[in-house]
Amino acid sequence: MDKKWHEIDLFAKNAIREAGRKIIDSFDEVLNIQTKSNVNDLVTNMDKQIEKFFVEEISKAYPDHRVLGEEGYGDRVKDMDGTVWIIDPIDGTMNFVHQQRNFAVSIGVYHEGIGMLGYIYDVVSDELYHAVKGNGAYVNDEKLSPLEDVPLEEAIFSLNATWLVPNRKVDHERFIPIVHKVRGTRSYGSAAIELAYIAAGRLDGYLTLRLSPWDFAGGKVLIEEVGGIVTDLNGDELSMVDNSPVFAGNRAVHEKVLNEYLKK
Ligand code: 2AM
Ligand code: CA
Ligand code: CA
Ligand code: CA
Repeated sequence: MDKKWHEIDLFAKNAIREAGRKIIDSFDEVLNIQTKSNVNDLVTNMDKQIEKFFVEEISKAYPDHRVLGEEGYGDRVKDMDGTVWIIDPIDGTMNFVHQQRNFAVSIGVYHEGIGMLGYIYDVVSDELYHAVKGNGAYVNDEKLSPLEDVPLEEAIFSLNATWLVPNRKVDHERFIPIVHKVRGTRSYGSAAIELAYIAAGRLDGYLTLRLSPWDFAGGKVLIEEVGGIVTDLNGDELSMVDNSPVFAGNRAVHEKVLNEYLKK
């Protein structure tokens, strides 16, 4: 691996673990909770504080890098020129607020549009997933195995019940045959954790209608390093500057579901 990326990887891991400590420490304090796009779309003082922390650390260490962050403390990133950090300081804010678990810090570092580094830190489980392009994916320091083919009948799929009931985004009946076909479904409420679980082989597919680049930037690098695939619902490449529906999975499962259930 290029020495430069190795150094950035060490810097990122240190910053992420420090962010994790700040989040754990905040459990003793009263949270300030606000809503964003709707009453169930939550944001807290910690989402903002953690994003500011990353923006400050990155701008000190790498002044020529740009940051695209969910809470808007980074740069106005409209293209993927140069090196861009795509950051979700807390993915799964609803879980953070209600459960104090099942949330993650998620970061992808892209260079000229190519995912070089990916991180998902499940803070409470103390599982730090990381991947360096061409160098494999790891959970803490244990290397993740390449994903193996799974028959759809034995696949575990993650999707939110929202997409199976009438909703504004999609024909809700579209996914019902997939739910019938697979062995089981799950919903963890954190896109980053669901993507990390795909990389770890704990889930075989993840379908969702509405994600932003910071939700999938880190997970995409991780999943690609173990031979999986992350696309939109047509199998097309995701934009790193726009919202998209997302379908991630084991490559064989992804291909079967795309051809047999999604491409109609
Ligand atoms: P967030 O917690 O960082 O907002 C919840 O199903 C998952 O969808 C989480 O990963 C959540 O990320 C993400 N998500 C994306 N857009 C959202 C929105 N408008 N409202 C709530 N969750 C959203
Ligand atoms: Ca949010
Ligand atoms: Ca998110
Ligand atoms: Ca978030």
